[in-house]
Amino acid sequence: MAFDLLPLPYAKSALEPHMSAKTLEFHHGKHHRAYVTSLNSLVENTPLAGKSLESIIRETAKDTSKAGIFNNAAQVWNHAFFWNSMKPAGGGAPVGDLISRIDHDFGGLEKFKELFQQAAVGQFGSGWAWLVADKRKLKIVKTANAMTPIVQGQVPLLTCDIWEHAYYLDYQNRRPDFVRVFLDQLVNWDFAAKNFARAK
Ligand code: MN3
Repeated sequence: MAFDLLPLPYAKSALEPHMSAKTLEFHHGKHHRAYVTSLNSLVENTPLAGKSLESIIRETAKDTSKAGIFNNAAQVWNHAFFWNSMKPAGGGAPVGDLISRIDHDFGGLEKFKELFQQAAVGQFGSGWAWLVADKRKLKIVKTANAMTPIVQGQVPLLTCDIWEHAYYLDYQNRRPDFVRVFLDQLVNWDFAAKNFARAK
């Protein structure tokens, strides 16, 4: 029971001009695919074969002898989550319960964006910026390399990939510009709201 590379939830060109088809062709078709291929070969014929992706991530997170498996499994999960964290004509503002919580926990959407931007830009090197629910309280967290908040029992609502491969073709070294565009033009608040509803 090998893992598959799930298709993107939209066409490769659907996020243009904010994220190019070329970026998605490499990022999904090569980077994400490589994590799936490596994971499958690393767990084949081991006791982890046949387990769910989340189980593999949780079981290997604190075992340094299984860092290779953890890194590939977490990257498979993180990337699938990232594609869904964006949508064509995204951005705007969340509604309902989620915007109430954002107002309560961050002091408004603009303040949330400012703090998310700071976290994403402030992550030294490769990693991820996340909005998570931690026992219903919303938090912004950043993780290095492949690390994912599900290891901490937090419920991710959305994420932005801040590895250079996520933005270099479109934004070169300008990570702040990429993160701003992610928040203003790409972010999928409907997906975040669905995840928040499940965090109860
Ligand atoms: Mn990536």
